Amino acid sequence: DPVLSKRSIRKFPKGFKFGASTAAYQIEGGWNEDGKGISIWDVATHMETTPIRDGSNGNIAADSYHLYKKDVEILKELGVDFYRFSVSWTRILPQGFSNYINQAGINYYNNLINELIQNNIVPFLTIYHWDLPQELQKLGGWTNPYIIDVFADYAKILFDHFGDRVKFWITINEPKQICYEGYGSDLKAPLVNMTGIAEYMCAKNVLLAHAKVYRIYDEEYRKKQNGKIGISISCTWYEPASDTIDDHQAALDARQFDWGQYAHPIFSKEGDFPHELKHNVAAKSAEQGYSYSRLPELSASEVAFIRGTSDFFGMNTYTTKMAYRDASVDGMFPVPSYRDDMGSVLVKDPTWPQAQSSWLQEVPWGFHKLLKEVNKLYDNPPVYITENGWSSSGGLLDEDRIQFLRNYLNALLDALDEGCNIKAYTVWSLIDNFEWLNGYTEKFGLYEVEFSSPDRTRTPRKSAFIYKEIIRSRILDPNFEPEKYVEERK
Ligand code: GBH
Repeated sequence: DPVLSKRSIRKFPKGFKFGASTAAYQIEGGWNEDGKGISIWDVATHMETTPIRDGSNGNIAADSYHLYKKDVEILKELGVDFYRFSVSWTRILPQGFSNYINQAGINYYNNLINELIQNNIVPFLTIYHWDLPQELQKLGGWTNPYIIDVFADYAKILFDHFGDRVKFWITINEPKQICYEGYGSDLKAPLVNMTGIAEYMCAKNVLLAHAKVYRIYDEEYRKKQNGKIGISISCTWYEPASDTIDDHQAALDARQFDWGQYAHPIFSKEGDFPHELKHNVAAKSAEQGYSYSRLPELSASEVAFIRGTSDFFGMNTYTTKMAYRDASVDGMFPVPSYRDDMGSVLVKDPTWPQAQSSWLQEVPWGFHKLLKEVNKLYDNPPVYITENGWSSSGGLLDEDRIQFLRNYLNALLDALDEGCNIKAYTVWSLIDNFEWLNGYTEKFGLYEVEFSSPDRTRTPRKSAFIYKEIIRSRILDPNFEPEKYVEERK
């Protein structure tokens, strides 16, 4: 039974690390303070017709720009080994380019990093978590290969200023969400919505930009700074809806389009885009009268440049979907489009526990299968779970989040027992934050943030006490009840 049995108490291996994560635009606020430049999320949230569900923005958010010491305080209270946060590109380089460095931005992250280290919390820094400088978007953003060098310049500045103290780096958070959601649809800024075209242009540039930064670190910094650097890829598990060959192919295609597109070029032995992606996009492009595949080719030297450029597999994972394919798929998706190229129909199973986010359901066995598949496909890489979490509509008694957390950690322990090389686990998120197009309507925090209060008070949910005890004991105990909440229920 993959669901945590009420009796089983399980131990995490020695050296296993626990953390919590956030991202700059989602928590910092201070959107135009102390010389910060404008990002694509400032633009998207300030549009006259707002794309944000509750009309909100990240102008203040959880105000971590001013309250970062409070964040470190609660990290300390939780007892995490590390804190994964991201740097706002335009706080450091207001126009995106490296000719002018904003000292106030450097100071802010120096203060945060120093505060973490003083409290024995390892800083784990994400270089890019979606807040692209608007000036670069004017040039096409991630669809313009020019981004590769500009991103590398930005990353070097972070290595130069923070690399003496930061030893864990993520180049890019979730390439698929950047490319498909931002350029191939209107689910994320910059809302370009040119599906079938722009997400594939973006994919190539994101991979090359990531690889370039990895190689710069490897060649120019690693010896001196002695850190690790990798990428975080969002992975959903796709399960065949039935045992037919078609449904197995539908699930495989979905996995290769969703995360193989980025993982295969970096982590597989052969490198390059996965076969399913190249085959489907080329065949559809030819049918549709394009004179070449809408998926850009990677040259032999580009394949070699990208392959092997990650010290660990950074996995952001939340959920599972069913995949199937049948004749009714024809005409279901716009032409051309990413979804039409993939050809799989993706559905939820209504029996799975449902989070506040419509896309998020609790499926621990899907997480287990995902870990096993990544282990098999990419030759047992070290895996860091860089995000995993649950959304609610709010409230401190979050039994559903606790169940999710325990059942996913139990699945992780199963995968460890079966030989997967998982090194770390990171909860998304430390605190409630700006959930992109969903504004403040979905709460992912272990700590509740009172957004109506100028103090943005952080209050631990019950799940915070549970996570704290897991970290303290290095044990998963399904019967543990934190005293504070036992008291409250009496
Ligand atoms: C993460 O992305 C982000 O890194 C983080 O910033 C964010 O706050 C967190 O998740 C919570 O959302 O099923 O077609 O509707 C998670 C990426 C987002 C990927 C939702 C799957 C569902 C697409 N996931 N997406 S769909």
